[in-house]
Amino acid sequence: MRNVTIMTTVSVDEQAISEAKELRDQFQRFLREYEFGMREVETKISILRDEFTHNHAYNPIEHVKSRIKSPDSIVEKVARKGIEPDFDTIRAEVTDIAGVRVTCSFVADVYRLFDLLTQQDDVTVRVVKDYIADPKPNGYKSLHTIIEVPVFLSTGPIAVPVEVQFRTIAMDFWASLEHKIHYKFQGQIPGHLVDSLTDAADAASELDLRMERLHREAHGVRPRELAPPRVIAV
Ligand code: 0O2
Repeated sequence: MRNVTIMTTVSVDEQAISEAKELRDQFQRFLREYEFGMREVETKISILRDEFTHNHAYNPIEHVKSRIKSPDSIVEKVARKGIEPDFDTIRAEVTDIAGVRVTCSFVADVYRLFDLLTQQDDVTVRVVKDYIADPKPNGYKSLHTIIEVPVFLSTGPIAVPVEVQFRTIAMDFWASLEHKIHYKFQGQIPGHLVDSLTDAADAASELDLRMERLHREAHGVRPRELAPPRVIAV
C-alpha cells in the first residue's frame, strides 16, 4: 500500500514538472520573437547612425538602450490590464515587450530619426504618442512609437511589435531621475517633489532649446539635420 502511494506521487510530480518545462520552453520561444524584433530595430538604428556619421559628418544619436520586458513585469502588466494570461492575448495587448530607447542630441534629431525609421518600407507604424508636443502632466517628454518589423524565422515571417522611445539627453536625464523618485515613493511622490520635478522638466526643455540654438550658431543652419520639429498626429 505504501509503495503504491509513493509511485502515484512520483508520477504526478513528473507530469507537473514536464508541464512546467513545456510552459517555460513556450515562454522562452515567445520572448525570443521579441528579442529578434528588437535586434532588427537596433540594426536599423545602428545603420542610420553609421550612415549619418560617414555621409553627413554628424552623429545625431547619443546612445541607444534596449530591453526585453522581464517576465515579472509582463505578469504585472497582464494583471493591471486585466487581460487573459495566454500567449495570443499577451501578444495582442502588451506591445512594449521589446523596447528600444534612442537618445538624441537635439529635439530636431528626435523627429528626424523618427522619420527615417518609420518611413522604411518594412516598418509598419501602429501607434505614435508625441509627448514632446504634448507632455504628460508631470513634465515627461519623449516621442513614443510602436512599430512592427518583420522577422524571418525558419517557419516563415512574423511581424513583431517593438516600442521605440526617442528623446533628447535632457529629457532622458529628467525621465531617469523621475523614474527613481517614482520607484522610491512607490508612485506616491510628495507634492513638493512633484512640483520640483515639473520645474526641472521646464528647465530641461529650456536647456534643449538653448543647446540646439548654440549648435546652430556654431555649425551654421543645416536644414537637413536641424529641420524644426513638426507635430505628429497621435
Ligand atoms: P519600462 O520599464 O520603461 O518599460 P502602458 O503602460 O504602456 O500600457 P501608457 O502609459 O499608455 O501605458 O504607455 P506610454 O505612455 O507609452 O509609456 C510607457 C513607457 O514610457 C513607460 O514604460 C516608461 O518607459 C515611459 N514613461 C511614460 N511615462 C513616464 C513618466 O511619467 N516618467 C518616466 N520616467 N517614464 C515614463 P514602463 O512600462 O512604465 O516601464
